[in-house]
Amino acid sequence: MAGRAISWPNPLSPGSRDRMRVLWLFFLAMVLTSEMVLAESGLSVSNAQLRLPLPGQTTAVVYLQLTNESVRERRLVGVSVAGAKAAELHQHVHADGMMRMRRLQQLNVSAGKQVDFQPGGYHIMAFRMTQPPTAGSQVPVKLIFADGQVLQTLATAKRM
Ligand SMILES: [Cu+2]
Repeated sequence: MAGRAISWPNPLSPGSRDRMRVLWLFFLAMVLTSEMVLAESGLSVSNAQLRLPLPGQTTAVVYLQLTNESVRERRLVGVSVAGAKAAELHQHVHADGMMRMRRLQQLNVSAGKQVDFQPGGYHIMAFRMTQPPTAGSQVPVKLIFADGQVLQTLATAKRM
């Protein structure tokens, strides 16, 4: 039988469509904001120390703990140490019964993981510190990540 027009109430009347849009924008803003907060606050450094160059030398080493409490992997791609002309990420490796170190171009830190920079493992080499800081002073160290974030910390200078 034709002719029986059934009319449904339109859930998307102009008024409610606007309300929906506002709700969506609000929801989106919430999600984006919380993502940025995580990205900002998810990385931290602790226990940074700088082992001073030996007498007559200009190379120092930095050890620290780097923690990634964000929900995604972060990539450390650069380091700098105040007072050093250059700084590099290094790793100690055992090869043919010998301990050597090699430069790393980057270091991935998985979500929820901590990486220890310590003797015999990862470390930061600071080169050409021609005027080494005194023992006990605080030396600014920067960690630079692939996403552009720069994490700054203070390393306590200690003798080797
Ligand atoms: Cu090294």
